[in-house]
Amino acid sequence: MNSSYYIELEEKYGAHNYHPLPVVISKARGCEMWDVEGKKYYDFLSGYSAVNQGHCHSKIIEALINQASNLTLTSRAFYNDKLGEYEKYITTLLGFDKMLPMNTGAEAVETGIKLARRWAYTKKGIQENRAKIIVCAENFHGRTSTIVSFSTDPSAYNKFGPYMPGFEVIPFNDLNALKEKLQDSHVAAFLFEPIQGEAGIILPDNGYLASVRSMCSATNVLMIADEIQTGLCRTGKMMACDHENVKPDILLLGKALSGGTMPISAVLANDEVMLTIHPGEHGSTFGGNPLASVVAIAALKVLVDEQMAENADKMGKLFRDKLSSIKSKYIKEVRGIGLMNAIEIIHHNPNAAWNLCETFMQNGLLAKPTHGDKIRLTPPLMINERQINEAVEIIEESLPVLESL
Ligand code: IF1
Repeated sequence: MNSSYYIELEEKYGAHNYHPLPVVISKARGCEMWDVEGKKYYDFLSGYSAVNQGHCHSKIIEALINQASNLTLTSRAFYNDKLGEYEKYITTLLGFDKMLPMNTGAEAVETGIKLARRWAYTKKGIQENRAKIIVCAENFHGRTSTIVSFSTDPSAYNKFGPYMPGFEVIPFNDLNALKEKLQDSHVAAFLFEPIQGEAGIILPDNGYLASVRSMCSATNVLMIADEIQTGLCRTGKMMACDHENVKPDILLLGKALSGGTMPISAVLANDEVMLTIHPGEHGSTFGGNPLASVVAIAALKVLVDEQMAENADKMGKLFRDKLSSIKSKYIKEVRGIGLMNAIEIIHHNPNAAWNLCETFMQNGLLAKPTHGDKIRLTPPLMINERQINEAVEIIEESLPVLESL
C-alpha cells in the first residue's frame, strides 16, 4: 500500500486532532526514517525529544523484548523485581531521595502539581485550597484539563473550560516578576521549563536558573523543573538545570526516558516533599510496571555509556555554526543549546515555515514548525558530523522555495 492509502485511513477512521506532514513512516533506525515508498529521511523532530537515543536503539529494544516475554505488569497491588532496581538506579544517577513512576509527561506534571499542593498544606502551612503555583506565559506542560487551565495558548485551552484555579502567570525569563509573586505567602511552587520548547526554543538569560533556585529557596517555594523535553542530554548536559548546577525540588521527566519505545515518566524529589503522599493517595495502573522499569534503565544507561550529552553539545555547536553561515534573508535567527535548536523564519507568507518543512521533506529531512514561524530542529543525540553536514545541505538547498511564496 502507498502513503495515500494510510493517510486516507486516518482521515476516515481517526480523530482529526493533528495536522501531520504528508509522509507515512514505516521504519526508523538511529537518525533515519523510511516511508512506505522506501524514501529515506533524517528525523529532525525525534518524536519531540522522545527519541534522544536514536530510533529503535538495539540495547533498549533488547531489554524490552527480554522483559516483555517474561513479565510486563503486576500493578502496584504487588511488588515486582524490577521497580526497586529502577528507583535505585535513577535516584542515584540524578541525586534525589525518591522517584514516583508515572506514564505520560502530563501525568508527571499533574503529579508534580499534586505534590506541591500537598506539601504546601502539610509542610509549609498554607491554608487548604489556597495554594498557588506560578507558571510562565507561553508554557507547554501537556494537555490535561488542569494543565491547559494555565496555558496562555488559546489553541490549547479554548472551549475546554471551566478551568482549574490556583495558577498565576508571569513572563518567562523575568526575575522581577517572579520576585514580586514570591512575596505572596500562598505560593507553593514555581513550575517552568528551563528552555521553552513549544514556544519556539526560548532560552533564558544566563544565570536565570540559578536565580530562580535561590529565590525559591529564600521564600520556601518549591522549584519544579519540567525537563520532559529539555532533559536526558537534549541540551548538552544530563539535565538543562545542570548548565547552572541547579537542582530543583521536583524534577519531571518523560519522553526519552523510554528511548521512544513506550510512555514512561518520572517525578523525582527528596523525602520532605515525596513522603507527603501516602499509600493509596496517588498512582496509576501502569506506573512503575516492570517492563517500563527495565526499559528506563536501559534508556538511561545508553545516554551515559554512549556520552550522548557530550555529543549533543559538540554536534549542536557544529550545527548552529553551519546554519548561521547560511546567508538567507529568510532566516531571522538560529538559536538553541545542545541539539535543542530552532530557526526563526521571516517572510510575508504566514505559511512559509510550513512550506519550507514540506520542501525539507521532499529533500529528505523531517522537521515541523512551532507557533507559525519557528522550525524546531532536534535530531537524535547520536547524530554524527557527516549527518549534520548533510542535513545543513538539505536545509540550504530548500530555502529557495521561499522566493516563490
Ligand atoms: C502534543 C508540543 C512539544 C512537553 C513538556 C510536558 C509534556 C510535553 C515540556 C507532556 C509534551 C509534546 C506533546 C505533543 C507534542 C509535544 C510538544 F508541541 F505539544 F508542545 F514537545 F513541545 N512537558 N510535548 O514538551 O508530555 O503528556 O505529551 O507525554 O501534544 O502534540 P506528554
